Amino acid sequence: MTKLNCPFCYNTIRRRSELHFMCRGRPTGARPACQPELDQVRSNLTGFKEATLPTFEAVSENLMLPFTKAHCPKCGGETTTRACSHCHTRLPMEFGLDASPMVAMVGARGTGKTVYLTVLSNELQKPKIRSEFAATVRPIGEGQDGFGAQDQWVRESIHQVYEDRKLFSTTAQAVDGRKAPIVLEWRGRHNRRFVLRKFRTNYLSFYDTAGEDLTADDVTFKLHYLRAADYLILLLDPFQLPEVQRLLRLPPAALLHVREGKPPIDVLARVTEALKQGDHWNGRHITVPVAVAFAKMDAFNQHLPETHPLRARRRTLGGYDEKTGRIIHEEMKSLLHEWGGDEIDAHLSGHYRSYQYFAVSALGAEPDYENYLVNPRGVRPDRVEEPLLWLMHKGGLVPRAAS
Ligand SMILES: Nc1nc2c(ncn2[C@@H]2O[C@H](COP(=O)(O)OP(=O)(O)OP(=O)(O)O)[C@@H](O)[C@H]2O)c(=O)[nH]1
Ligand SMILES: [Mg+2]
Ligand SMILES: [Zn+2]
Ligand SMILES: [Zn+2]
Repeated sequence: MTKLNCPFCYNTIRRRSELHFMCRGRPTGARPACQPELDQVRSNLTGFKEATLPTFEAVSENLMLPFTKAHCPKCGGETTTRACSHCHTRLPMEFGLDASPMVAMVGARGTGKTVYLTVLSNELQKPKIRSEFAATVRPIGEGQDGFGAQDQWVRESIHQVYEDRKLFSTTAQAVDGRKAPIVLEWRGRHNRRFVLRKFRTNYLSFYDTAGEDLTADDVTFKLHYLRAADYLILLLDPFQLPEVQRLLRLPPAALLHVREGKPPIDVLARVTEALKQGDHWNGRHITVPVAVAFAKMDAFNQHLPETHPLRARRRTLGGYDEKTGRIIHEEMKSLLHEWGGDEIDAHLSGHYRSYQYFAVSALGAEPDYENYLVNPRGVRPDRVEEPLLWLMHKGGLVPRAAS
């Protein structure tokens, strides 16, 4: 049975039948229908503070019938809507039928996490991915109630970066380690045989951690999502490496966070410590796969010839291209060495069972760092989907490309 975690509160749901039902507020004639109210449990666990309809435990009304609907004990109204039994957040109909991996994204302050996540959410929704994987990807519950807030956040962020061409101010700190994640629905064909349903739906829950959250030990340990994560994307900012600063001659505005923030090795060590407290630690290694992505790679374009594998080599479409992935990994590893980042590699190989380097550029061209503006040529993402494809391939959710 696939491991199930609520994509909103990260708590474990052992089986689908454990899910609550959510009242739809439908009048029955006998009693007045329930009205949306603040749900304190949901607010505590997810930070969601809007009024919602109540949820209730599922009790089978008729053992002979498939357990797909229930009557609200308070108002008697009928419902088929499911919700998390821990945090009471409404869940999509298909939730629990297939794997729904949690992707935690971590990185020091100013690494480019919010920009990357915004661009990734947009790129995954484009026709290119749709035709390559015969899959549709979209923010969860588009147009459905209850998910409005985060769907709106994704759309507004995409609009801000792609249309208004503006970047973000620092992401707010998680209150008690809790903040709404971005949940994307990946609906594709089953690649397993003997499955009756033709389509499978995976929910990818992304959590954008503000860099500051990882600089105080006590807060790091509270970040329980890190331990619930099935995959990790560790975003590293090459600008933070001293050799890179010498090489690139970046404007002071591009390095503001470097002076204020922690060096990548510190952040990495904190993540490792947090993971060691949970199930991902087998006594010798951290078992959760980590995609280590170097952000802002566009800044190196003038220093890497066009024939350099990092610029010239393209992945073969149709799945995860392992061969190209290994080449990029090796190239990044040797660059990391040149940049004086050996301790990062030593730390990763000493603690993690499965990690791979990626070179990504969310913006594809250098922004106006000082004024938080996208390059006038617009957003031209490069390789942003590769870390996720590698992780999904590891989880058996994406096939291998024939290369
Ligand atoms: N050259 C280049 N710079 C980038 C790119 N993405 C982000 N940046 C720069 O990095 C800055 C920070 O990006 P954010 O996405 O806000 O960083 P963050 O990791 O979310 O930062 P916090 O929320 O403070 O933790 C941006 O204002 C840009 O200057 C990129 O793809 N290329
Ligand atoms: Mg941010
Ligand atoms: Zn009700
Ligand atoms: Zn939940």
